[in-house]
Amino acid sequence: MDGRDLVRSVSVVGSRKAAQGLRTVRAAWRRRRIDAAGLPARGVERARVPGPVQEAVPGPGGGVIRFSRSELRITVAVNGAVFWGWDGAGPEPSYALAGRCPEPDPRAVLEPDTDGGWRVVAERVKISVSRHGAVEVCTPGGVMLRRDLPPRWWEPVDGGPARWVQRSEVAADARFFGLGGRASGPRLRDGTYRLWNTDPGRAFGPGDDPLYVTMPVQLVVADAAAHLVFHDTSWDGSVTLREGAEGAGSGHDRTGRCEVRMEGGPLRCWVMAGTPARVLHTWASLTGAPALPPAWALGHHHARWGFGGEQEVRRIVGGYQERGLPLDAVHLDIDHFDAHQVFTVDQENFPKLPTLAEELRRDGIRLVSIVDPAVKAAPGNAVYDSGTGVDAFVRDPSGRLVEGVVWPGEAVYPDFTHARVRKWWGGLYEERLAQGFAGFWHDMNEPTSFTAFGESTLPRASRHAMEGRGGDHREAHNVYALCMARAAYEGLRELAPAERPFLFSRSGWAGVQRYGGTWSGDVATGWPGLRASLSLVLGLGLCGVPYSGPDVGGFDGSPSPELFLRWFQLGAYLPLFRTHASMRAGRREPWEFGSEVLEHARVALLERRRLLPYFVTLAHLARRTGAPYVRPLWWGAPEDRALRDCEDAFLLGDGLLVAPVLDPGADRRAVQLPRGRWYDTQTERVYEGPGQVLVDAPLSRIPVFARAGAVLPVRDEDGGVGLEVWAPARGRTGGGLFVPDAGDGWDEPEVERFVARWEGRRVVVRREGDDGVSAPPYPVRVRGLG
Ligand code: NBV
Repeated sequence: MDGRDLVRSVSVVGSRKAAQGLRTVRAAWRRRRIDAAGLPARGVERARVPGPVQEAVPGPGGGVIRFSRSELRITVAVNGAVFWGWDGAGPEPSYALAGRCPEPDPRAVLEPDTDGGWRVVAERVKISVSRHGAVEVCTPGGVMLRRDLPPRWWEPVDGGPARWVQRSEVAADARFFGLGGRASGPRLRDGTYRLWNTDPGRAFGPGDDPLYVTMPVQLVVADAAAHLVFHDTSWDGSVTLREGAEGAGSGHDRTGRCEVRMEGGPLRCWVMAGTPARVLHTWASLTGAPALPPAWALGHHHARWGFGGEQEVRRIVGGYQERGLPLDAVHLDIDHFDAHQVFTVDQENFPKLPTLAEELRRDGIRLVSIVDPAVKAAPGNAVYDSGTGVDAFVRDPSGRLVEGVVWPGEAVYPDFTHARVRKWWGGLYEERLAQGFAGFWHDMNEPTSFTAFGESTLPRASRHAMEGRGGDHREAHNVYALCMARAAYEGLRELAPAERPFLFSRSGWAGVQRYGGTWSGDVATGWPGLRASLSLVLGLGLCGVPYSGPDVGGFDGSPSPELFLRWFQLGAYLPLFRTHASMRAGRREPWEFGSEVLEHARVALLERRRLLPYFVTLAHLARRTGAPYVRPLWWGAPEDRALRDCEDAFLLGDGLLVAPVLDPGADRRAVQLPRGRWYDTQTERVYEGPGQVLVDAPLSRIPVFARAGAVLPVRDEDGGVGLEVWAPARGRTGGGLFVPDAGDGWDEPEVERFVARWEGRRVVVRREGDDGVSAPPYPVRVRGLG
């Protein structure tokens, strides 16, 4: 059936659904027509490579190397990151960078290399450029981390953007991570990963790729060092990965391979190397410190598409309260809007939203609102009218507004790549604040339009301001949500300057952490979805986005009680801990799965609340250092190959190791422990790493281990802070950090440092400060004394 047939058939049916179907078909046609008119066919293309080297001109932090058909600019920045760009590309403008590009490091000098090439030696890496434009990144000791072959461009003879490909080799033992949120990771196995933010249009599982957040950020971990490479181009593209293999016996090693293909945009990249912690720190210094969520956002959130009205919200909140279950936030989905139009309220079902918000807040529960970018294209709709007044909406090359179809029907899309539009949009959150909302949940911002036949987004020829440079959706698509997040963040900072904004966004790109977090979108209910949830959180953290979490229980269908519980137990240790589901899905309240699940879910909720000071500390540390809260097991020991391949457990900060149950029917599981002594936090039994151990994982809990010596800030039963200390091994010391911040303001509490050591037969904890060592001002409980 082609589009015309479908239109005929839906017109005959004549129902509301059919009308919607007709609109989506029309939207698909419109999209195709706009692209056909606005994007001339590529025609004949000419291939180009850099050619032989001609000369090199040293400059600050590096210099320019000229080849016969291109030139390469290399700069080592003061933060240790190395930039290089072909064809004269510089690091700015960039949507990823947090501000101006960091200053060049004056100590890095471009000098002749062997064989007619050139090199730059920086503190943590050495870059060598061959006579034909291969670029090699080595450790200072000379071990190869990455070797880029000379790039290749394809340029349309009649003009237009060049496509390019960059092939690279990495060490035979290297493993790839990152590329945004990938359901099949966190280790990215052989395959092609697309770089185009996508709403799959249905609940997704590990086989679905790409998803909502893609970004050209790879973290590559090898024996010699870890490195992060970022190809700073927002165009559509793909990354093909092939892991290497070490030759057995006398066989040869096969290097790992990576091929980045882009449909356009500059060929430029940043590379940073060192330990994973060092790499993420450098990355955060380049693309921005992760926004600090308010303390309440580190508690438990309950959402649902289709609460239906205030009564149901009260009923659910009451359900938590009656059972003594902690709850910190309730999220209202699009059903609380008037006719699905963003920045409105359905007065019939939510007649007193500010009062509801106020009552909930008195009980320590915040309201969070969904925000969709598309605006109903109807004069008289206040958001549409005010947007039209500032010429906010995306147009096609002929100047007509681009219309898509979303929940409110035919809709237009703000062009967030324009400062004026961001300002207007940011101001709209005033209405949300007046309704009593304390946080924001950006959805459908890939951006999505329901179109039949193929891609559900805006036409590629749609025009965007791109901060005054002008461009089209091919370049703007992947940064659309990033710019929307910026609009909201900056608007909220002006509207409520005393509070730190809380927002998380379904889509995003490199740098989105400056404004907030993300969540794992519509993950499919099932055991594979549970596994995918962890993959997404870990992968995003390694791309510099530390705050995220899944829809606990999955978005669609009805989880079995066991699956729900295992998801809940995992969620309790992830930064965003939120139950959420589709309006068509079964219930997700913890008491809906029987009394046994309820009791175990209660334990998970109470443990999350007890760990709140630890989570708040991790949020502050993420902001100060770029380190994600949730880290792969190899974080502190990247040379441990067994850990690199371990995807079913994670470190929560420095102190805890969490081993969720990801399979049905399991009551034991194997856990790969990193080096050192670990305690099972339930039984206090001691395990020595590195190595694999088999531990009990009854329905009542998932295994959680504490590192010997860890000092963890926890919430006491009376609501105060206490220190939980896990005895260091005899003769060893331990420690931990605490950032005392229970609020949502901008105070910068000092990091408190604690050291634990054996003194005679006792473990003693001291606080270390600028003014010397003192007794900790919190009650201390030492565990693991046997
Ligand atoms: O707004 C409705 C849903 C929302 O509940 C979900 O979390 C988003 O990922 N939204 C997608 C739109 C429709 C999904 C079918």
